[in-house]
Order: sequence, then structure tokens, then C-alpha cells
Amino acid sequence: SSLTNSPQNPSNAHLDLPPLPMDADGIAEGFSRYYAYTFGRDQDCQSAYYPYKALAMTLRDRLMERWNQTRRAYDDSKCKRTYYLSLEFLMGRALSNAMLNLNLNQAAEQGLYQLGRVLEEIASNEPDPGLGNGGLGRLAACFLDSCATLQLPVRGYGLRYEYGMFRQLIEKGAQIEEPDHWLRDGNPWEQERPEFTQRIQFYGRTESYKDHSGRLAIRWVDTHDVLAVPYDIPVPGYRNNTVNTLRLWKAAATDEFDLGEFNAGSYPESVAQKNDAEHITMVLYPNDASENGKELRLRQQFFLASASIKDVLRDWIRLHGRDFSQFAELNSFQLNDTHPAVSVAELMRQLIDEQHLEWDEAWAITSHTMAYTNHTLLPEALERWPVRLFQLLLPRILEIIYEINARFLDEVSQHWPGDTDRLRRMSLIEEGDDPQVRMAYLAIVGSYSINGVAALHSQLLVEGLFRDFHELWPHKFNNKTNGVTPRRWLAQCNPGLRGLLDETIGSDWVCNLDQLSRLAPHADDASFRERWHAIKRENKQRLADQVAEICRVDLPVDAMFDVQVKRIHEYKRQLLNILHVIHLYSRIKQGDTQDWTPRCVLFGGKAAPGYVMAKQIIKLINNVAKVVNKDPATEGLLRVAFIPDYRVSLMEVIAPGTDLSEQISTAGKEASGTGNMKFMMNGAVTIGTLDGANIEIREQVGEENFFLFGLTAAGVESLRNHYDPNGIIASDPTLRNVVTLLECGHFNQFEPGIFDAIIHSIRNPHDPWMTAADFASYVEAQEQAAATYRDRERWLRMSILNAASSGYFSSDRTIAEYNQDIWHLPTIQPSR
Ligand code: GL9
Repeated sequence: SSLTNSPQNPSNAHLDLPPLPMDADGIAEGFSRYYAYTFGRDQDCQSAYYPYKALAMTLRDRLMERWNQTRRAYDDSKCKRTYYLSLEFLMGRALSNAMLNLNLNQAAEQGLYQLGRVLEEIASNEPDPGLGNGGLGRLAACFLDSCATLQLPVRGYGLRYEYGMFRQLIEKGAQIEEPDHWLRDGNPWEQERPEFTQRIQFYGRTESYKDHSGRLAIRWVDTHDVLAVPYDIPVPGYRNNTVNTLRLWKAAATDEFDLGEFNAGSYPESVAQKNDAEHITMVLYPNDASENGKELRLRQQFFLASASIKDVLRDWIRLHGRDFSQFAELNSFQLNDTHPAVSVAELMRQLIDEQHLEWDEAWAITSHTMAYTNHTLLPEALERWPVRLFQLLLPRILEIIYEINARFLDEVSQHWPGDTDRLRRMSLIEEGDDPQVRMAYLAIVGSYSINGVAALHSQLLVEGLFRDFHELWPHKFNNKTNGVTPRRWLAQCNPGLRGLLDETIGSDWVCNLDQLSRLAPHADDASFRERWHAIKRENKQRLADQVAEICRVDLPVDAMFDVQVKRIHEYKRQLLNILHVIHLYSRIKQGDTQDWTPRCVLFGGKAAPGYVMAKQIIKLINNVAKVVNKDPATEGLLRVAFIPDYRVSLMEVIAPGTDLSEQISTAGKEASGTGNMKFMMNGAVTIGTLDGANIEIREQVGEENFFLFGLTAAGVESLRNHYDPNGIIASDPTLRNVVTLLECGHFNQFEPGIFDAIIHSIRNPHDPWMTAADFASYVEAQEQAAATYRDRERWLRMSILNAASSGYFSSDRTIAEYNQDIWHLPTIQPSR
């Protein structure tokens, strides 16, 4: 019966295969076949992993038929395509997402039930692939989901890291890192495609030669080559038969041996050397918004750029032959930050050295094909690579960068004759004892579009960091405010709310999130508010159960759940939050608890392993939590927990169970934020600064439904030269009291001095994050939030209005804008 009522049964006519069944019996049969025949298990098998794998393979079959059709539809149309190049794709678990997007939830649940199994339990055994650090990597994943749902011919290109983001343990309150060997048990969602292996060059030297037509050309020789083997991951659109591709490259050694060593009798050493090549995709660099500067990282970047461009050119030649005159019209690359910026020079190299185009033609193609997204203003994140490293590792690429720079500086000096300071400022090469290649500038010069990720961020980019370039090419610059996918971040993670939404406004919101605005009138309906509250309470219970299990802290579910989860970084100001917690604790100890709003303050997030201050902040949070939670005076009033190993699958439980969303970065420092959007969609109210997308969140929901505090970005900058934290501390009894508690060692009784650096940072007149400056205003906003929460009807109204106003933050809207302004792709329906 489901065969006829399913809108999504593709045909396998080309293979003479009937479409796979989409009903409960079909799923049960697929599951049983894989379980028994492919994996050879029976009912005696105790491992929880094989049921997961059998279900994943069953769903994968159904993705495969649509995947092949999508690929064929794109090829047949010969339409324009976009390639999203990113060192990070933080995809999260695939199984529930595939079920939702294929509309197989009910069928799978029933089919497994027939076999005496529970879907939810099976799904919980999927590893959570962490091939990204945080917002930037997760944004790439949300974008792929939206591209597939909008049926846009977009392919993601990334690296298949053997080890993803480290697992975070908390021992004695401190972060411990453990390797994440997520591929250990195999990955049912990937398909190796060895037939598309590419050969990537490193090291060596360049030489000139006469090509077959007698023309002088350059070749890169004596290189140490590494193979790039693609693994494809299916990216299903929402119930539309489109399945796009994320292609991840794995590094492999070539089969060549160093015969010299072989003959010298060191055969094992010679084979072992091959490992070096395979190290390229061994591990994700766990740095959040800070450059790293290691040679291996540059190798990763070039490996991704070179393999992906070769793959695209191979595809081009297959479909269009060796005529590149239409290449720029029919292809674009979106660079996710500067990490893949070397692509600008590598596309030039492949066009000139390998496809034998002239410089001008190659440059016209490249500079009309590349588009660059900037994700941060923090100066420490601006990637620069030593020229000497390029010279050694990528000598031909360095020559091309020099040539791009010479021609570019020529253009600058024609625009501003005699302005040598400007030439120095804008050069792709930063001069000095150890000259550096400025990767952001390479990306800007080589791109036809440059965008920031929220309105304020894009404005600050053209006023500050990229000001000179904006003066030269104003038309290149634009804004694309981030978004998140409502499939994973509402429909999938919040089934309770999904049900209420479907019943109240129909189900169109899943692909047209603006429809959520139709909820607004229901905020005035008391019985609707009660249902809203019941759903939130259930979600809070689910979160509280997890926290009890993981942290051994019991949370009273009717307390306000006040949550800050994100990477630990000084600019995000987890410190400001914990200072407020200390203030609340101190109030309790002083008996100042009239009209108290019970609160559970939850933290989560990883610190980069080398970021000492961030690790101390984790330790401080855990120490404060310990003191607060064990003090009987706080019972029923205040709980604090640090949830270890924050990751995508945890956020899927946290966002639905949150009341108050902490978005408290120093204004002008958080480019956009995307967690802020996930919380809003799930009915949390934001306490936040005028930073990143917070500004647009407040505009959408209305200032009366947002707890605003703190300096503006302009205020922060104008205070910089006369910031006096010690004066502020001396004249604010509340802050003085909190700092005194810290200074007297109340939270480190047996660990003297461990928080000295933190205390010093609060008192430091050069504290770039100006924690003391915003403290009083933060406490006041927190008091307003607490008072509002006690007025349950008012809070519920705000919660509903937040979700109702979140439509703008769908990544479908963001991607539609990328497509309208930058990519200009058609939508393609897979043929049936
Ligand atoms: C980031 C910004 O810091 C965020 O504000 C932004 O929302 C995302 C996505 O545009 O990009 N830039 C960046 O380097 N990270 C971001 O989250 N860091 C990580 O991904 C860890």
C-alpha cells in the first residue's frame, strides 16, 4: 500500500531493478537480510552495533537509488554547478536524518517493532562523526542539507579524517583529550570510489620546457606524490528524491618504492615511509578560530584544493570536452573561509600547466569562478603561511602567487598612483624577516564574491579588515546571514514540538520556515501556551535525565534552564557567565533569595588543546559547580553543570530543553553564531549582546522578547584606550564581591593560585574582551530574565514568539540568497 501512497518511489529502470519498498515490511526484510546474510549475526548476538549497521544499510539502499538518479539528472542537464570547499563538515549522525528526509520514520519504527526491536535504541548506537570544530563546520553541513532540499546541484568537497574532533573527558574538573577513532567499526554511509583517485604533487621543483607546439611552458617535477581517494557520502534532500554528494578525500601512498633504499636492504623502512603520505588525512586540527601554522595543515589544505579541482576538471572534460570557454559560466567554487584559499592558485596552475591555457584566459576563468566566505574578524585567525614553506612544499604554487601579486599590485598602483603604503598593506606577501603569504588576500583577489556571515560582521569587514579591498572592488562584497537547517534542528530533534506545529499550522514549515510566523496569534491562546509548556517540560526532562546520567547532577525541571554551549573561547565570555553564577551563589549565601527564580546553569564546549586560558575557564566552571551543587543552601535554587564532550548529537537534546540561550560575546567579535538560531527555533529566549546574528534575532523577534545587555561594537572600540576594570570593580559592590570570592580562593581551596591568570584577565586594562565593562548590565538583564520567567504566561508568550520569528534563520533562506546573488544555479528534479 505504501508503494502507491509514497510520493518518492524512483524507478531503477536502467538496471531493471524495481524500486525498493518504503513500507514497514520492506524495512523489516531489508534489516533482516543485512543482519543475517551480510553481517552473519543472529538473535544471540549481543553487540548493539550490528542492528544499527543493518538498519543503516537498509536506508542506504533507498538513498542509493535516488542518488544515482540525481547524479544522472545533473549530468544530463549539463547545468551550472557549485562546489563547496571546506576543511570541515560537521555532519552529525546520519540515520535519523535519512529516515526523516526519506519519510521512513513510521515504517522503520513499525518494521523493527515487528522484529522485537526498538528504533530509538538502535539509532543511539550510531557514532557521531565530528569532522569539524564548531560553527564553521556545522554551517557547511546545514548548507548541504539546504542545497539538497532546494534541489541545487551543489557538491561538498572535504577531507575524510581518520580521527575527528577529540573526545573530551572531564577529570578533576579539567579537560582531557582522547582520540576519536570514529571509523573503527566502518562507516555504512560512505561509498569509496577508487576509480576517481587523483594524484597530488608536493615538494620538487619547477623547470621550463618547450611544449608540443614549441611554446615555452613550465612543469613541476621531482615531486613526492600522494594519492587522493574519494569517499562519497549521500546528502538527502527533504522528501524530494534529490540526493546530493559530499566527497571526502583520503590520502594514500602511491605504489612506488624508493628503490635506493630497497636495494640498500631497508625494504621495511621504505614501505614504512609510505605512511607519511597517509598522515595527511589522519586528524582534524582542533583549533577554533585561530591559525596553527603547521606544515601538515598546509599539506591538508593543498591536498583538498588540488584533488577537488582535478575532480571538477575531469568531470568538465567528460561532459564538455577540453573547451574551457564556458567553464566560469557553468562552475563556481565557494571557499569556506581561507582554509581552501590555495585553490585560487591551484586552479590557475591546473589550467595553465595541465590544460595549457594562457595566463589571461586562466585568470578570467579563476576570478569568475571563486567565491570566498569570511567567518571571523579575530586577527589571530587570519591565515598566513611562510613563503619559505610554500617554496619547499608547493614551489610552483608560490610562483603563481607571485605572478598574481605582481599583476594585482600593478592594478592597485594604477588606481592609487604613488601610494606605496597602500601597496605594502594590500600585497599578498607580507614583508619582514620571515615573509608570509596572506591567504585572505589571495582569496579576495581571486574571487568575484566576498561575503561575511551576519549583517554586522559584513559591515565590520568592509570598514576594517578588508577596507582597502572594498575601496577597490566595492561590488565584490556582500552579506549572507547564516542559517541552520530546520530539518535537523527542529523537525528531527524536537518531535514533540513538530507535532504541535503540524497540528497548528500544517507541515509546510519544514521547507518554508517563514510559515512559523503563523504561530504568533496562538501566543495569546492560554490552552496553546499550556501545550507549549508541556512540550518544553518534556524536553527539559529528557535533558535533565542526560545530565543526571553524565554529570551526576540532578536538575529540577521547573527551574529555568540557562544554557551556554559552544567552543570555549575568551571572546565568547563563558567567564562572564560563571561570574554571574558566583554572584547568584553569593546571594543565596547571604539569604538574599526573596522572589528567587530557581535556575540550572549548563555549560558545554571544548577548548583547543593548546589554549591554556580556555582550559582554566573549564576548570573554574567545574570548581564553581562543585561548590554550588554540594552546598545544601542551594537546594532547589541553583544548580550548575558542565556537560562533557559537547557535540552535534548532544545539541539535539540540549536545544529543545533550553529556556534561556546565552549569546554573550564581546560585541564585534562573534561573526554570526548559529547556536543562537537553534535555540530560538526551539523556543528559547536569548540573553545577549549586540553581536553577530543576535542583532538580527532581536530585530525579528522584537526588543521586548530579547534580553539585551552590554556595550555595542562601537562602544567597545571607543572604550579600548581608557578601559579601567579596577575602577569598575572598586565602584561596583556586586562585582567587587564576586572578584573577592575568586581572589580569596573560595573555589580552589586545595589548589592555590590556579585561577590567578583568570583573575588577572578580569583586572587587566588591556583585556580585549572587557568582561568587567559588561558585568553590571549583564546582571541586570539576568534579573529581568529571572523576573519574566516567574511570570509563566509572559515567558511562554516570549518563548512562542521566539520560535514564531525564527523563520529567517533557516539555512534554506541563506542558501536561496547564495544562489540568487552568487551561484545562479537552476533547480534540477531527478528524473523518475
Ligand atoms: C565561525 C564564527 O566564529 C561563528 O560566529 C560563525 O557563526 C561560524 C559560521 O559562520 O563561523 N568562524 C570560526 O572560525 N568558527 C566559527 O564558529 N569556529 C569554529 O567553527 C570552531
